[in-house]
Amino acid sequence: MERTFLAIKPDGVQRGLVGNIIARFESKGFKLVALKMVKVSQELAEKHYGEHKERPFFPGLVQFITSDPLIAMVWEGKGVIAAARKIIGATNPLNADNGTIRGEFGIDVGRNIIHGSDAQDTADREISLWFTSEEIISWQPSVTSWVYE
Ligand code: IDP
Ligand code: MG
Repeated sequence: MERTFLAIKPDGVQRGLVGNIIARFESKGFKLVALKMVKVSQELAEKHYGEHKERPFFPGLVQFITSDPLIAMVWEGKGVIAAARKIIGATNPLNADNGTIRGEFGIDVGRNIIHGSDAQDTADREISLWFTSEEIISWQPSVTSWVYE
C-alpha cells in the first residue's frame, strides 16, 4: 500500500492545529503508521529540503523548520500521496482552495502549516530520512472493509 510523509510544521504546532490536521487524514480513511514530535537538526532540515538548496528562501526555510518542534508522520492508503497534497492545498496559502489545510489556516508561503511528499520517489526518500523501519508500524484497522470495497 502507498505511503507518504507528512509533517505539521512548527507554525501548525504553535497554532494548536495538530488535532484538526490529523483528524482530516483519519476521517478520510487513511491509516497513520508512524508519528513523532521532532526538534529538527540543521542537518536533517538541509537534507529534507535539499532540492531547494540554491533558492533564496532556503536559509529562512531551514531556520524556520529547525526553530521549534514539528510533528512528523507517515500515512498509508490507496492514492495517499496525491490525495494528501489535495487535502494540504497549494504551496502559497493565498492560492490554496477553500477547505484545504493551507487555504483555511495560512497566509504566507513561509508559514504554510504542513509538508507533504509530492511523488512516490520523494515519499520513499523522505520516509527513510525521517523514520527507521522499526518506527513504522504495520497494523490493520478493524474498519478496513468499511473504507475499501
Ligand atoms: P510544497 O511544500 O508545496 O511542496 P515546495 O515548492 O516544495 O512546496 O517548497 C517547499 C517549502 O519551501 C514550502 O512549503 C514553503 O514552506 C517554502 N517555500 C517555497 N517557496 C517559497 C518562497 O518563495 N518563499 C518562502 N518560502 C518558500
Ligand atoms: Mg515540495
